[in-house]
Amino acid sequence: MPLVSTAPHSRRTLLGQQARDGLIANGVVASDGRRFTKAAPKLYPHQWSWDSAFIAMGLSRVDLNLAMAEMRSLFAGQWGDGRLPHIVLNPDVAPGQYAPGAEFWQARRFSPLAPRQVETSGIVQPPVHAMALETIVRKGLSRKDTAAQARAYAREMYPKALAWHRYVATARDPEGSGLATIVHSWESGLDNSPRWDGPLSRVKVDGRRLVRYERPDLKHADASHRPSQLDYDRYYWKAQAYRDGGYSDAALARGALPFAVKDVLFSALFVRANESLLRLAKIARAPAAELAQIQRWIANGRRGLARAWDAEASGALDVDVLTGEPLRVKTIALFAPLIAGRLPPDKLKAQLALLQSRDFLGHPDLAQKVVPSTSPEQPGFDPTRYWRGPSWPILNHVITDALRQAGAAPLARQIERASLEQISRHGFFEYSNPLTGEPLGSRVQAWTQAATLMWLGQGKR
Ligand code: 9WN
Repeated sequence: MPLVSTAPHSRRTLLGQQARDGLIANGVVASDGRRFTKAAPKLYPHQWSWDSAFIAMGLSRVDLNLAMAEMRSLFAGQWGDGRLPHIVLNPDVAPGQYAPGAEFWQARRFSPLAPRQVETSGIVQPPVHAMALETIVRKGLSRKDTAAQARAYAREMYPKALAWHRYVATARDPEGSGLATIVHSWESGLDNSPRWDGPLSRVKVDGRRLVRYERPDLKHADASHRPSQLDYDRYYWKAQAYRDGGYSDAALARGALPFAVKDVLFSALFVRANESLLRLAKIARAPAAELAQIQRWIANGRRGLARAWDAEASGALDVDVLTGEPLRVKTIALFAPLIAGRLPPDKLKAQLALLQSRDFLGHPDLAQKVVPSTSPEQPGFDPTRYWRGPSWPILNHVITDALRQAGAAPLARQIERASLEQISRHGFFEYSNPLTGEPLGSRVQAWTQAATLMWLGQGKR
């Protein structure tokens, strides 16, 4: 039942309406007055950092004020050093509904830099927020009645975004390599991707010192689709080490953390976000020195990604900071150069060939032409386990966006059509089995609703 290409206009409209209504329904006004969108109503009841940015991009097509509030609420959790935490906790969630929560992070107890008004985690997620801010501001500027509000919003949010980017470019890249270091696989957003298997295998957990913890996620999702218990022990151990060091990145420079990886996907998104920040800076009439700084971050990021390029892989490889070794794994992160954009023709050709090869979209066993998180050709590929094979609509959106920027619109349209068809059949699932199309994880994932709105390019009420 092909939906998108042949469907009557009304079916696209219906899907858009469902995405819009669902996204609004996932929103809450918390008892601390913040208005934000839960990443998923049951499985992820807090405000997640990169989810929220994508959600705001979707919301900007629905209601500009809601989109503005979404990002304000997230930035209310910004730390004194500029870091934007991976979760701003929802004060109205009962203890134990999601873990780790405030009882684990204890941000204020461990760091004087943590915000006073809201509870947050202490790690970060991919820095896609300036893209959301730019989207919101552009939408506002495109209409006479919201232009002044949009300009004021740009002036309000730009300095916060700049501080966030300065944190990433300095604290997370003390070497100035152009590639950001993550200290936890949760920071990548692709939590248990096989990219992290090597570095994770070197994390030695001391069971006697490990905090005791519960797995509420298993109440809402099938255990065989979620990270394993061993993975969870390592997640907690890494987070505990960072926390106990006062969430200080000085430990990075000393090589004193159990996990430290140069993440090419995170770094590529940072390049794209810096391009948005630069445009935002101009709208906010920022000083010339800041514009020059942002331009240097962009150039340095592209240089870092060029160094991470591996000819055999036809893509970029992460690097384990602790061993200096590149992480040779076939995942969606290989497309970091495509995502960062402005590739020289030979590399663009190689990335497009890889995307259409048997390693990804050309694999004969795929149920539909959507990009899996891990190549079916990668040993250990698992079509149902978190980030080890399933396809995520939001990452497919990142890819289609990059393809359009690279001038490969027909391929973008193919992926978009297949994604929308799957969503219209199964709802706004978190991820799906790429070999069967079966929806998995949360069934009401807010960033899937946002991706749908962005793909449909509609949203007015
Ligand atoms: C841990 C909210 C988040 C996403 C991540 C995804 C998952 C959390 C978890 O859900 O991570 O941060 O409990 O598994 O991996 O990308 O931001 O949707």
